[in-house]
Amino acid sequence: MLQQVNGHSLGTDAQCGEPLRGDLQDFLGGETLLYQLDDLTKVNPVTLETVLRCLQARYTTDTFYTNAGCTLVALNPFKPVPQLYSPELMREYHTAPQPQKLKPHVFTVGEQTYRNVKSLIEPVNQSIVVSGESGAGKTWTSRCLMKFYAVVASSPTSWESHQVAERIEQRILNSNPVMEAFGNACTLRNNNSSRFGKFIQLQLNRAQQMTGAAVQTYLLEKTRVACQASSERNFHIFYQICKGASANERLQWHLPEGAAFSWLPNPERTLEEDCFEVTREAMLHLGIDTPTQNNIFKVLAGLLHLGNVRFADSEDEAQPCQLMDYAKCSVRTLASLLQLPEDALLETLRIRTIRAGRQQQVFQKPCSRAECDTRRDCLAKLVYARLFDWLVSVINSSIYADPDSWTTFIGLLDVYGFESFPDNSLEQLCINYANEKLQQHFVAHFLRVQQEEYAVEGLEWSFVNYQDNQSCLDLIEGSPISICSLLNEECRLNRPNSAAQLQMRIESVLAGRPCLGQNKLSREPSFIVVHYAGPVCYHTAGLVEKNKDPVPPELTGLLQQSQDPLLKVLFPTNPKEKSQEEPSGQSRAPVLTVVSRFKASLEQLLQVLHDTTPHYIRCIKPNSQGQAQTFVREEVLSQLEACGLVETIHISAAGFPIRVSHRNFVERYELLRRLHPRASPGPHSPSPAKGHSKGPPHAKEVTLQPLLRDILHTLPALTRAAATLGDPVEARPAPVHCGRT
Ligand code: AD9
Ligand code: MG
Repeated sequence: MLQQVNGHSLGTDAQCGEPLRGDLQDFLGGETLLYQLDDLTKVNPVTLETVLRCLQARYTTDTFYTNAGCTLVALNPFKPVPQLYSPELMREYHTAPQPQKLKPHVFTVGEQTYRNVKSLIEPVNQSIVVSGESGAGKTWTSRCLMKFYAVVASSPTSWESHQVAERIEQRILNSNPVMEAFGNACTLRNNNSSRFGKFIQLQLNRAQQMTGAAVQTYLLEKTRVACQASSERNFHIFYQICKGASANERLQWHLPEGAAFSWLPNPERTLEEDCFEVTREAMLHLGIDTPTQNNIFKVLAGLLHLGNVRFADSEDEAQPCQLMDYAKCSVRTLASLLQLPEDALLETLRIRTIRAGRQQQVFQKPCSRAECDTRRDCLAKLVYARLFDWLVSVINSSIYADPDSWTTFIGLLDVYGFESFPDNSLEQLCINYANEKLQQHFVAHFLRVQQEEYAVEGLEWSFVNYQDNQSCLDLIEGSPISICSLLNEECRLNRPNSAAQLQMRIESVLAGRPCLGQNKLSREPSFIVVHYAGPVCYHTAGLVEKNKDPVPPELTGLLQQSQDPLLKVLFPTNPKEKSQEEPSGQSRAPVLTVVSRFKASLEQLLQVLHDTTPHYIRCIKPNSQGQAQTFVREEVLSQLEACGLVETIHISAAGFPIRVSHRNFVERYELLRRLHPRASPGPHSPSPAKGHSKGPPHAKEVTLQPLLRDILHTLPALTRAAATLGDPVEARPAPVHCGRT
């Protein structure tokens, strides 16, 4: 059967059905027409196999974006495709009467979102949730969206302006290289992996011009500063300094050419992210002047020297550990770079202050070598995390708009993608937990609520099953008992053998939970969580300590003694905020653990997302080697399975794409009521959709596709009006049959 879609003649079933395996070129030969399917809802039947074939056919012809109903699927090209992101193309999508009629693109989502801000779809504030596993292209995609808005939502003068660097949209764009330099790193899965989550609100005024932005970050993986897996790297900024500093700067920062730093693994690998000049330039535009920048880099150089500090075991427990000979020079350099008294620095690293008893008497106890190492690492994490937070606040003050100058926002969410490494710890648990929450948001918003709504409205609908990740979330964060609650309990009990206790508790108390497994092959105590994106084995060792994230008060006290101007800002002597210091006496209130704080910040984020109209972009990684023109079917298949794409397509294909509240619909098309009173509902009349609506009509969101269709029959003017307003009112074209599966 030949069918016609979007003007393309589509092949026979037999043509589309061949072959399922084989060389890419042969494969393309048999699938010449599949690549033309812009929307996966047109594939028929919709199965994992047909969707996969369609995406592969498109990828092979360098077509990287495909609609999947309400979602955009973005395949990572792993090669530069500049023509796909040109300002001309941005304007084409921006000025198109119906951008959804153009080829699927991240700009379509950008433009539709931008139009929605003004249109009838509520709530007015919009968000774009970019998801996908590590290396799939989330950061790239959100950067691309920011560039799009910088062009289409700039104030009119900026098109000609020669001083673009001073403009707000340019400043907003400049936040990217800075945050990526300090917050991204090369991992086993991505050379430019985000080690923090980011939600940026692009603020728009009534004329829909961008007047500012606000960045919120989530849980920086600060452990990386002092501990990197063997094939990974520290944050990019350290390599940028070491590679990009001038001879004079090297002298000032004590970074001689070829110097070896333990916390700078794999320096021989040169990445495009190593560009120091780009970071410096961007910092300058954000208002961070050269002396302040130099101060930052000097402190970072100090941290590299801190990483070379080594202690020897002490033969006498009453005596502090001795510095290794070769580390003496590192301590001296560190003290000079951070402007700290050397004696106090050594004492803080090697001697613990304990307060005990009712009188809070102070005792001093020499630390073991392992404790000294922990304190050294803690010092680095403390400085780096404060520096990162400070940078984010500087960026925010540089791009934040006066609250009176904006009325709506578009939020872009780019968090670290799902991760599974040979050794997974608290960082991966938090990252994967965040991804579970976002998946749940998607499931709740799109797969569940929409279908439940159809049922309530009495619409004809056969329920599409989907993978609900609630049981996995119950296992991680549920109440009263979950992995998080057990972890927090171990932190509270502060037992000496906490890792073993945690392992035992997980195995006994959580036994039988559907998403919990055991890794019988692992020699280390561990447990498996079956995430929506795949099973991950977490090692129990170190989880409790990382969750406590203790900061000995002596370390903060030491940094408060610094004469360095930046450290004085980062560690004020009268801190207003409550620090996350380790409690040293019984009277102190218990500090919040890492997972508790992370959970609270995720909940806040989800509330913001909930109050916006969400749009979804699913980034897919065609292969794990980061190679262009390589489509590994098994890898793509598991990502499609994990994100429930087939279910999404089923619901999108069969469902009603337009969901508008009754009141908004009436307000928007009020004009037409006068033209054709019989077809139009009054503002307080009940919904004309089939079935009974509960609650007052204005408070309820109703599915208006049937109503629209009725009206379209009798009132072509509505189509014209809606098209003028940019509202998608069209019925979907018939699906294309794809043959055998
Ligand atoms: V992670 O969760 O932060 O580890 P992301 O953010 O999903 O991950 P990222 O955006 O960093 O992945 O993309 C990984 C790499 O893929 C980039 O560094 C680019 O080299 C490459 N990429 C991604 N999208 C595109 C694209 N549209 N065009 C060209 C791309 N290259
Ligand atoms: Mg990223």
